[in-house]
Amino acid sequence: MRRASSTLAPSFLSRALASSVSVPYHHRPLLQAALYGSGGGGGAYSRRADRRWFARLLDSPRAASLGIAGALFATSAASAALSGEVLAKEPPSPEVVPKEVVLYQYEACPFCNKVKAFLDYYDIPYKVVEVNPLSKKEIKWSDYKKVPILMVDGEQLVDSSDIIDKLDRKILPEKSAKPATKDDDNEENKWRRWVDNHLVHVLSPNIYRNTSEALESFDYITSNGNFSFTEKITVKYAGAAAMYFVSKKLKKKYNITDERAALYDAAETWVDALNGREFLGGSKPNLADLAVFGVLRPIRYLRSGRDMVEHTRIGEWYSRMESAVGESSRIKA
Ligand SMILES: N[C@@H](CCC(=O)N[C@@H](CS)C(=O)NCC(=O)O)C(=O)O
Repeated sequence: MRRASSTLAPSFLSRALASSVSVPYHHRPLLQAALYGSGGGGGAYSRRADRRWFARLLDSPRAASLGIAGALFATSAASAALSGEVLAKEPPSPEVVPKEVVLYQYEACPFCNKVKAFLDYYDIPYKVVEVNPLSKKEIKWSDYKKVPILMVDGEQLVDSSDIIDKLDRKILPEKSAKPATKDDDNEENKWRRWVDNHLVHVLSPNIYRNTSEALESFDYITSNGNFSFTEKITVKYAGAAAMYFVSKKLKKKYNITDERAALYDAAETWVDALNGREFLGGSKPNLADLAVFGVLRPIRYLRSGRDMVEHTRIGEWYSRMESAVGESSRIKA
């Protein structure tokens, strides 16, 4: 099966796409700063401590008497999400958490976003090096010419699914105790393959569907990617125009006649797979939940993502995932 780069077209424009799209990130820092007062650096560990403090505050009689918790929960969907986040995250025990994790990425590369969803959910602090998709100078040192590349305590890991498998076994001792054979037919693996082989291919035709959506996507790409000032201007307009045409080719290549219908169909297929469960993993997300969430997160607040939530049943699961994955564990430089 073809994967990866086939999603995003084999040119600099595909690489530019790879560095795209997610509005929650625009808003989250403000929300987090407001709630956690996190303006002062402090890194992921202190943010986690702040979250615990916040969770304790919500539970405390003092908060109840002040009516803080009630007011927050009554008036803010974001607060509800945050309370879920605190409860749902699965931080591994400190001795198995890698000491230094560095992700080489394009901001909106779906494969990079799968890895980030995993790191965020397990609360593993990581630094990000945004790769310039034109020069790729940040990964010149590596023989591997794609992203994501994850450096874990000095060891290079490549390929999103392999990265996640290796980390998963590292941080979850009960999994590493099992033999290393892959059960390709289990439900979780089946849906992880569906993400790589189907879902990712539906995204580009949607986010570049027409000129305004292509510009919306490239606006995000150029604001978050690693571009010089001149590259920003060129990439935004030339990229949006070209990806509009490339996305038409991708539609043909993947037999997509109506891109929105394909996106809605994928969303519905996923909800059917959940079969009434909170998550595919049951009461908590498994690697397939994290993969679907990871690739959808960059588009969720673009026009295509908003349409998807409005026209399908995926919204409730997506909100549960937002709460479960919670705040990013990325260490700000
Ligand atoms: N199978 C790989 C695919 C990675 C991949 O294709 N990444 C794209 C970005 S989304 C890439 O780096 N393409 C090469 C390029 O941009 O030059 C994975 O799952 O990590």
